[in-house]
This record gives sequence, C-alpha cells and structure tokens, in this order.
Amino acid sequence: MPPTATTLEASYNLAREQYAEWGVDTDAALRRLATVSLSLHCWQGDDVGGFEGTGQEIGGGLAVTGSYPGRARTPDELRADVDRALSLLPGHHRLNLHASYAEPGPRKVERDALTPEHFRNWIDWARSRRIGLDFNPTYFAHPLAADGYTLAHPDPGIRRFWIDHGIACRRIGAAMGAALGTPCITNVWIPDGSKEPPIDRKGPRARLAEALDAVFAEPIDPAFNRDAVEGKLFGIGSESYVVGSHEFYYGYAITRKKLLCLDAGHYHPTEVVSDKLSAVLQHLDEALLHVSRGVRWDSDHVVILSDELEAIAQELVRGDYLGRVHVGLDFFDASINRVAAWVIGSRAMLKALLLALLEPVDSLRRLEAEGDFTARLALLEELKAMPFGAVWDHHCRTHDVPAGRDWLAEVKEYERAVLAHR
Ligand code: RNT
Ligand code: ZN
Repeated sequence: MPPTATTLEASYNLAREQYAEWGVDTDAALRRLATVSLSLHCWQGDDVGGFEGTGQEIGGGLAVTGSYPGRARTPDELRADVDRALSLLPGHHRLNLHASYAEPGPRKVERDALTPEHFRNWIDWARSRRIGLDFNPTYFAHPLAADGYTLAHPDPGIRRFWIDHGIACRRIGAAMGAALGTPCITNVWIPDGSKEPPIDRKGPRARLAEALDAVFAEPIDPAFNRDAVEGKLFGIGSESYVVGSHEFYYGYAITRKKLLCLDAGHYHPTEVVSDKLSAVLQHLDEALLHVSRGVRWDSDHVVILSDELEAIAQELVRGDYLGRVHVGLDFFDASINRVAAWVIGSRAMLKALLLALLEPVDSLRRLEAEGDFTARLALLEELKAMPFGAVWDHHCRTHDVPAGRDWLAEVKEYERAVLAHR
C-alpha cells in the first residue's frame, strides 16, 4: 500500500525539523526550487526523428539505440507525450524544439526557408500551456550535411545554405520568445569534423567563425531570443577532429557575447561540466546546460541522480548561478518507455537541485574558511543520510504531481492506453 497523505505529511514535518537543526529552511528551499524551469528536449520523444518525413538518417555522429514501442510519429503524438511527461513533474517547465520538428503542411519547405509560421502549432500549444520554448537549428539528418560538414563546409554554396538556416532559426526563436513572453534560447550545434586527422585544422575553424558571424549578424532583442553555441570533443565519424571544439566556442562566446552551451557528455571522460561552470561564468554572463549522461562516451543515457548531477546542481546553487544558467536536458534512449525517460531524467535533475538547496552552505563555507576540512568532509557525508526524500515527496504533493514512485503507474497506464496502439 502506498503511504497515505497523512504519513507523507508527518514524514515531511519530521524532515523539516531535522533540517532546521542544521540551519536549513526546507520551505524556503522548495520555494526556490519551484522557480526553476527545466527545458525538456523534444527529441527524446521520437528518437531525434523530427517530422520532415524524408527518411534521412540521423547522421551527424549521433546514435539512438533501442526499439521500444510507442515512439511519437506525429507532432500531435509528440505534444501529447510531452504533456504527459510535464504532468508528472513538479514546477513549470519549458520545451526545447529542433528545426526538424517544423510543421510546414503538405508542401515541403527547405530548412533555409523556415519561418515562425511553420511552428505555429507548437507556439499555440506552448501558449495554451503557458510554457516557454527554446530552439535549435538542425545541422544534421540532411543531404547537405551528409559529408559531415555544414557551417564549415568548403563549398560556399553549402555554407550559405546552412548560414541561411541559422538566420531563419534565430527569427523563429525571436517569434517564439515574443509570442510566449519569455526569451527563447536558440542553440547552435553542428557536427562538422573528420574521422582521420586532417591536414588543415585551421581553415574549417576560420570558415566556422565567419559563418557564425553571418548567422548572428542581425541584431535581435535578447528579451526575445538569445544565442548559444555548443562545442564537442568528438562524434561517430568525427573522432579525430571537431571544428567546433570547446576552445573554439569558449573563445567565440566570450568575444561575441553569446551563451556557451556545456553538454555534460561532450568532454574527455574524466573532465566534468560541474567544474567548468564557475570558470566560464567568470567571463560570460550566461550559459546553457545540456544535462546528459555519457557512459564511456557521449552516449546520451537518461540522466540519473549521479554524483556528477549532484555536483552540477551544487555548483548552480553554491555559485548562485540559477539566474544565469539555463538548464536544458539532452539525452535520447529508445530502449525504454520514452515518456518515462523524460520523467526520470527531469525528476533526477530537480532532485539534484533540491539536494543542493538543502545544503547548509553557509556553515560549510565557514568551516572551509576556518580550515576545518575534517568537519567539512564529515558533515558532507552525514548530509547524505538526511531525509531529503520526504522533502521531495512533499514538494511533489504540493504541486499536485505524484510523489515517490507513483508516477510510474501513470506512465504504464498511458503506455497501455495510448503508446501501445502506435
Ligand atoms: C550533439 C549535441 C546536440 C544534440 C541535439 C539533438 O552531440 O549534444 O545538442 O544532442 O541538438
Ligand atoms: Zn547537447
């Protein structure tokens, strides 16, 4: 039998007292948590397929494994699935769309000719749910990206096509931001790179800088659209060289005043994004996170409450960065229920933030300043046994979403009633 509301409330009251002993106000932590909006990536719902209907392989060095039934096949199915996932998350969240999820109607529209009109249904849907949208130009799964180069392509005609795609996408982002009253973060990630070491590492990077400058030439009010750039270490087929590496984009973001997107799967396996936040935010106003979970490589596993996820959340809270860092999710798993994947990953991110908000950070800081590293380590370990689950359950209940594991039954029911018939 699941715990009753009374049991959950009693557990919360005990937990609140226990945290109060540590000088932590659980109600204040929950109020803060409720202000955080995660940006859910639409592409978990359909294995990064999009709705262009060209049958084009995903490419770009990305790979989705698994064939669990129930993939969203149409925009309406995807919206229904996102609705279901959002209904199981405490708080108010956003949706992150890719250009390949456009709905141009019966006529095919090339990516360089996309307009806000092609996203009308998404914007109307978002407005009716009072949620914000984020956006991404799609530089993969396209014949003009098939040889692994887009904005850094040696052919000026192909480069121009992708520049125009980028320009179109910023305007779409701005339209989304204006329509929804919350700035759209439009994130540029390109796959460009090569399998073997190239002779010319410099040329493609020079072309990329120039192409990005052309994409970003038009001034757009940051109240409507903000641009982010996402680097990467390697992809499948771009193992030896990636044009848009971390150093490239870090320098680019600083000099052009763009947001830097840090994807947790895009670094050397022992390098962590949690350590980068306080470094890059010395030099940048804002950043975007792609919270992911790489397993041995950029495998885009569903996010779980791992040590690194906790560390990311701790940095966001301890550094007071929640107002400067946009938290997006980026993973794709087709081997389990896709709605559950969203819910597991998003709830894990929210739990990590809650854990961080429940830290007695002032006393820990004081101990560190006094050089009492014994107490710092001892208390951090004891904190791990605090009843945070009771606080989380209370948060879910006050936001009218299932506490504990209760959400799973709802996803199973949705699978039986809806997903299984696709
Ligand atoms: C690829 C990047 C990028 C994509 C999405 C689909 O390595 O992480 O963010 O995952 O744009
Ligand atoms: Zn990413």
